[in-house]
Amino acid sequence: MAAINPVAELTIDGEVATVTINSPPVNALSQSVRDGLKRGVEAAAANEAVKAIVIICAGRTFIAGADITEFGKPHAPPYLPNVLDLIENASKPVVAALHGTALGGGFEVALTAHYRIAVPSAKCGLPEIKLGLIPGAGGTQRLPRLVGVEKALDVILSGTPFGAREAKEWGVVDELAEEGKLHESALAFARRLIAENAPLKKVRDRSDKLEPARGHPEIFEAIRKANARKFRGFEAWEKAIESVRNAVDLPFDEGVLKEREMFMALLATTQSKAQRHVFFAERQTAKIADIGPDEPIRPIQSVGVIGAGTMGDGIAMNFLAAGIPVRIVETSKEALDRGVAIMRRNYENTAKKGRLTMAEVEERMGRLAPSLDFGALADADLVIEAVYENMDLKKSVFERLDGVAKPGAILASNTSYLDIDEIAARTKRPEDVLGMHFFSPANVMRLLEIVRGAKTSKSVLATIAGLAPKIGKVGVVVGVCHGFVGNRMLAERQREAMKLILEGATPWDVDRVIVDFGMPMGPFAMSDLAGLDIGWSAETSKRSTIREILCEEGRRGQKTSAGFYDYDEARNAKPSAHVEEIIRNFAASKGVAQRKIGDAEILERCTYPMINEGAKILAEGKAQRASDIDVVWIYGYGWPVYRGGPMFYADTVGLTTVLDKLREFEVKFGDDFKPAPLLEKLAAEGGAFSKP
Ligand code: T1G
Repeated sequence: MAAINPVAELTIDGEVATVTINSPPVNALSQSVRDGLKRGVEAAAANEAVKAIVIICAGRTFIAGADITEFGKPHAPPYLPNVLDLIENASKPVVAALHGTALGGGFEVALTAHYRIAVPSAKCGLPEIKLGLIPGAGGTQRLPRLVGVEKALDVILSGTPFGAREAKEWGVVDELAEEGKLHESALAFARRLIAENAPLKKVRDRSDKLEPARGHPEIFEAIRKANARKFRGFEAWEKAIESVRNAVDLPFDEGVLKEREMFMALLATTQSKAQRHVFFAERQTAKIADIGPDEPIRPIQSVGVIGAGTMGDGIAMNFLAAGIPVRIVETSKEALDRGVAIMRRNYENTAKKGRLTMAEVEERMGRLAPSLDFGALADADLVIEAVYENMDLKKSVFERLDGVAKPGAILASNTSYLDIDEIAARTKRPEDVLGMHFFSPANVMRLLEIVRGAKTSKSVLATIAGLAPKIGKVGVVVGVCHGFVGNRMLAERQREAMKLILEGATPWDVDRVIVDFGMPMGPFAMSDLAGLDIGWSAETSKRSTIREILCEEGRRGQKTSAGFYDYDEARNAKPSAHVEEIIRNFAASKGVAQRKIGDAEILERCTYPMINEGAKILAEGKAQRASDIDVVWIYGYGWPVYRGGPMFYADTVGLTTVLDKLREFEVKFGDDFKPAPLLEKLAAEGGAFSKP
């Protein structure tokens, strides 16, 4: 064995050389990995005793892609395309031995080898689209040559890895190795290639799989149409289609050059920088400043949920899907039966879409134990309260729970706004209490705001932070304040949206601007979806706000087929002239001057106060880092990932620009726009939220 460099070694077993890369955590194609590959393959190729070369990785995975931390920095040789050329033009068979996740540039390395062997658990993929990129090292040229353009574009546009067995069926992988015996299988495979004097199979020389698409541009048009809605606002996806089309229309070398040009251009875009920011931001959230990796955590093997309403059902489904039994309690049989039926129906709908088998539906439902007995929560390791958003009710539930739950059980509230410390104070164990704020629909939205109370213990916080990914959530630790992080910032937008329609904009103008920005829906469509009557009471309502007027008229949102919008039976929204008249009359009664409001002002007034509130949240320590706030908005509200989240977006606009506009609005519209001191400080220093 000879060390090539700190992350690569060369071993010779008879006539077979093995280049082993060992660069934790994922063998990303850093400069040293590229150097190790290059020098290892060169040394093996120059060694006359060597008749075949295996490329393999130590650790948990084959190369998982380019080193994303190197993007945007000066690129040091050896450059990946040159390393790939060396592998593909080696004079001896090169075998790539795959385990873990051979992704992006890692899969592109494997595609330049002449043969590929993999353990069944291995996965291959080209996830560059998730970073606002396209494969930049031949992936759009080689994969279609192996599997055809449709399958290649499905892999590239979805960014979803595919398994080794599928890869074998598709002809991407030549051999499947026994699990845990990859290297020895690769050596045996290489020896067989030598014995058979096997050809040097270069993927670049293949063209049979491209034939069906040759002269059929309509194939690409159909793929473009099929993806347009999903990729609304994104840039990279059309380049991916163009590059795969080049694989059909252009000679290989030209196609590779054009792919590289498109890749380099996308690398420099704000969209890609935003998506790379989110990649790392999402992985930062689990790091809690004052809690180390060795903080003891409590086993969560059974969960109790209080309340079988929309939220309780969704919450329970997350745990059932993760294999954790749930005891769900309600106060009435009809509420309990309704909740259980809704969970079953949700699962059966998923099964109808082919994403679950009926056996899995029964398995999950089999883990659910509905009960009318509050005492049934006694042996749960974690109990999550999901009752109506009323502080008195929640306090009484926690008082009762304190007397029922076993010692050491974690007691969580799903409250969206309320003070966790006040709730915790109603128990004798405030150190075991925290907030777990799920976002509706709780079994779909990936965000979990983990609300840290003043007395929440480190082990409780570490336990729930570690539990989040196990139930498919991205957990973000937030502090106790009204609305925590997401809803506190949302309130800023909702306030401005309501003011804008009083001043002359229509709800549909505001929603259009926010949807064009990239959000899944605008503030008024969102209010209609949630229901305008949340917290509204017919007894006390006195037409004092537009919302009260609409609720009093029975226009309570989608559920009444009318809110700000009118809805047909398929819940398609249509602007309502009647609502516009209500708004104009209400504005007149308040003496609010009407004016034409441009799209730019609508966008600035709906986003800059959110950014300003985010700055206050950071200064108060209610979020650990600006990128956590970005993650909250991307996974809790659908902020477009290609804009990186509100705080990253502020950096792309420029903090001075945001600050100047806030100051202008403060003069025009008052204190709602008073700039946060942290924003003023960062702007003055030429700083940014995403560069702490
Ligand atoms: N570069 C740098 N660091 C990476 C990385 C990468 N490609 N992938 C993961 N990490 C870090 C990650 O930040 C975390 O760090 C640790 O590894 C574990 O990751 C030329 C240009 C491989 C499926 O997009 O999908 O190739 O927080 O927590 O859940 O055409 O990481 O521990 O300090 O996610 O087991 C294409 C991205 C790049 C793959 C493992 N490749 N990575 O998941 O662990 S572009 C990707 C993943 C490219 C070519 C183009 C996942 C994973 P820390 P983790 P995991």
